[in-house]
Amino acid sequence: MRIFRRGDLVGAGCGILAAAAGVAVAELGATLLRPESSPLIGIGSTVIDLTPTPVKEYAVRTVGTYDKPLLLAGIGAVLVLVAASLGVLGQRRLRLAQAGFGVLGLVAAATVWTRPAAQPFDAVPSFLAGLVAAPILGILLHRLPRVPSSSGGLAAAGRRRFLIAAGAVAGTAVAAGGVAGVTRRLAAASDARSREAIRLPAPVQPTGPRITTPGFYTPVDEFYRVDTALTVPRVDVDRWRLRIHGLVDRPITLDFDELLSRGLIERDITLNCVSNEVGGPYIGTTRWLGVPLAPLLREAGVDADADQVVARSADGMTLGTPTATLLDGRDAMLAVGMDGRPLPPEHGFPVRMLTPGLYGYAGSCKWITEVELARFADFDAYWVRRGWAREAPVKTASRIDRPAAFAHIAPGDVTVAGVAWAQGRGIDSVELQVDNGPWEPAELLTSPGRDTWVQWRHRWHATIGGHTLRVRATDGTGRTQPERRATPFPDGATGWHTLAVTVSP
Ligand SMILES: Nc1nc2c(c(=O)[nH]1)N[C@H]1C(S)=C(S)[C@@H](COP(=O)(O)O)O[C@H]1N2
Ligand SMILES: [Mo]
Repeated sequence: MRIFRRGDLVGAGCGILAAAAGVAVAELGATLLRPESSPLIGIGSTVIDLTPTPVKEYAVRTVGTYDKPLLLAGIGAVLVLVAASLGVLGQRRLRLAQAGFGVLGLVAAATVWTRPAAQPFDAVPSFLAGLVAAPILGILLHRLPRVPSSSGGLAAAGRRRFLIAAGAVAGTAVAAGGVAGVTRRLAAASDARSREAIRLPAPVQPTGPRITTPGFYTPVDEFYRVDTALTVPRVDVDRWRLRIHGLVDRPITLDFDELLSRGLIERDITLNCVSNEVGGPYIGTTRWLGVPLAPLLREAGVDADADQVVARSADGMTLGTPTATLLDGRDAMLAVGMDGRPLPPEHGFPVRMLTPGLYGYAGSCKWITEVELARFADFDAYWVRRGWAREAPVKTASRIDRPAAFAHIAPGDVTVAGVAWAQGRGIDSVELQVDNGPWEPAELLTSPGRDTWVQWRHRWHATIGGHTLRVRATDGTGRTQPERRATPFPDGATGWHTLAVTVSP
């Protein structure tokens, strides 16, 4: 018995075309409404939230920031398979297959609607997808010639009618998708223009001169990005509000100008992700501009038992920070600028929280809209619910950036260089070990304070052969980072960054 009939291929094609038309119309709808209402984004975001932590860690480790495009591609592939099956089914039981598309639309709507920051009309594009795909499947399958011609193919006249219908559907889908794409690009360009137009006031508390060593500051467009947002939240700065509420005596609501009028500070701060492996790339340093958070908390009057500050974002993310940490004198801020310019959308425009000394997930909420004073006993933030630590001070770490791992270099004097960080505690010393030789002190370059990484370098006389380079740092409290390797989960990686190089003439 043959499992597939020749006609099945045509049926599968009809199913895929119907789905494509539905998705294209839905994406167009989502573009006009808001990006978060896209059924693909809804399904993808739900998958992200449901993904177990070890799988997420594996994804971050292996595919890094390609995780999002890959996830969307995976969802697309599954959709193609389901749509093809529905198309085949539709040749025998059309109503059932159409109902299948209806169910797909409802499932998508449910994922969109259950997003933490969902809005009432967000389900409309998903409904549209089902409402478009089901009848189109009917139309396409009805146009299929019933009687195969003697050659076994489709009868010529019937084939023409079918191809015209299929072409019309495909054309409409491509056109709708194209319009959606262009509209999105126009919206992004107009967002960029209004962002460029923002004039941030000069800081009332400027910081010292810029560090001039190359590599100290991470170019803003190369700054690592880690978040769960499949589509970057679009926040209208004119409608943006920050609400400070919860266990406080006097809740505060501020718009953007009111926030700026509180006076800005500027600070060099290194931000890094708890998911960074030893030697990994999820760390960056820039000159941040923002409004100090502690005075605002004091103004609101924090209740004595409010031991947690819960930050909420426009995309429904929650991050929890110990209240005591934010009030201990560090430069925790509501940041509005990086490197003198308004925040880029991916880094939290218009306002993000920034807590020096803590990993990003525990104090640096992007697209922030709410600061709620709460109790750890009553509420677990997003990552804590997934097993990550409540308290997340940055662990002392160091990295070799030059030479690169597995580099081939010439013998003679070589500068080995990299960075070391222990935000809040500062770096006392960095040591380099070649093969199993003695630990040698590296030279530390100028750094502005305890909240940034420190660049280090060491002259090494490289001899022919294979060599292992290893680095370790000691923080401002005199503690040397432990050798024991630990993976990032649940409170940050440990271990000495080690790499191998080959020296040959
Ligand atoms: N709204 C929101 N804020 C967020 C996140 C997020 O997923 N959503 N991720 C956090 C994590 S895990 C890190 S490491 C930092 C990264 O900030 P960056 O992307 O600007 O480098 O943002 C934090 N703030
Ligand atoms: Mo992170």
